[in-house]
Amino acid sequence: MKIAEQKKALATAVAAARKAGQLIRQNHRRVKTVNSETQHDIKLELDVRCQKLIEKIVLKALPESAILGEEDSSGAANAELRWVIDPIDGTVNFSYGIPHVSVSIALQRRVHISAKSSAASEVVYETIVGVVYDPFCDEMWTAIRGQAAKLNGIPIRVSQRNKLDNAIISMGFAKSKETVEKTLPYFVRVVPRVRKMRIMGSAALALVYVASGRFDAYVEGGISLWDIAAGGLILECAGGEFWHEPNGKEFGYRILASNGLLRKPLERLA
Ligand code: LIP
Repeated sequence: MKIAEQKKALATAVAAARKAGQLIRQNHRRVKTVNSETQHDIKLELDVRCQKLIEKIVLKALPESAILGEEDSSGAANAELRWVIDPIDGTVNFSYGIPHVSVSIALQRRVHISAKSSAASEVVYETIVGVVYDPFCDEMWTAIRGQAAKLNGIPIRVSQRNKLDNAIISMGFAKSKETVEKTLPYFVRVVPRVRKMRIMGSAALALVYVASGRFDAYVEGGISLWDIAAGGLILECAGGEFWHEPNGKEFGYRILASNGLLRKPLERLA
């Protein structure tokens, strides 16, 4: 995909994020229709409405592309291009009226990478365009792979803090009892070693806060690709490190994102 097409795709994703953001703001103080809920998670009817709105805009621009979203997926499983969408990242926050949520939209392309062990090549998806929008602060983070990440059009960089004791670390506890129980002992070890710990409830915002130098690292054990694809690219394009590995669940990951200076000290506490 040529750079000019990537810039067009970025403009499309920004327009779609703004539209979904408007719908989120309009419904902020209204009664929310709950589609389903578990102890650590809530799914709203508005999540579905926002995703449909985003799909309409991005598929009009790239009709051949596939959709991989938190609410629904469509199109060819081996499509050359796919949009990875989380229409409301931080749905539990939104359900409780907490204005800390984001719209996360990433465009990925299918690439062949040579497998380490043999001459065979592996097919993976690589994020090339990323947008994270905070509709309440009107903050739009954007990135195109290989170019500088931006916040409202201004280039951003990660912090240079390399000591835990003056770092602000963000953590997420995900949605399952299992991940909560697994994460707690690590949380207890990290809190006394850092300046502050923040648990904010939106993975995409945590990633772009690290990219902007507001946080120095973000850790979560049970997160999904749609929560992290866009924010991960923005972090890398701001000079940070987007360490993540599959956690065995479909599109599931564990993540240790940082300014690139704090992964090792945080890993030592694992
Ligand atoms: C949320 C993430 C958050 C995580 C929650 C949930 P959602 O995404 O942003 O970091 O702790 O469990 O996954 O469900 O609001 O899109």
